[in-house]
Amino acid sequence: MLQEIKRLHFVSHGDDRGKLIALESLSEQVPFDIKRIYYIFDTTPGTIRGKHAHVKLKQVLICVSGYCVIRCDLGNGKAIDYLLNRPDQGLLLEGLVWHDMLQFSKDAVLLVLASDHYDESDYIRDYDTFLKEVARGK
Ligand code: T46
Repeated sequence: MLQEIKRLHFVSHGDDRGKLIALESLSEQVPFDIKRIYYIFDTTPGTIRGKHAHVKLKQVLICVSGYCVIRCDLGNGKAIDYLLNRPDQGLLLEGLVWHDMLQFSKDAVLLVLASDHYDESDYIRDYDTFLKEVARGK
């Protein structure tokens, strides 16, 4: 069973006008066909979002403005915090990764590229079910 969390570094095209980052489907940075884009902003201070894992969905998370923390848990009792605070960095989540998003700065805009359309049946929102699915996949 594949469970992947990977930090991504994007090439920035800069000149005296500023910077530009281009991301394409099925590239090294985005190893899937992008079917959906959504973004999270105006987050209530202190809030924790996420609290779920996906069964099939692959996603690249990019904090294009401000910062936030992505707390990832592979079901082994060790949660790891990834700070996203640069538009030229991303985080690839693939397979069963329980994730929370927290510590959003006031100006945070978290952009997400997703491999599929929205489907609530792909979410595991119960932590014990998540642990059972991880154990089943081993
Ligand atoms: C994830 C993390 C990183 C839609 O109608 N379409 C969509 O594409 C999405 C993503 C959400 N929604 C609706 C469903 C809920 O009524 O927007 C509402 C908030 O969604 P949710 O509570 O799932 O949001 P987060 O921030 O907890 O999680 C989101 C994504 O849903 C999830 O896939 O991995 O961001």
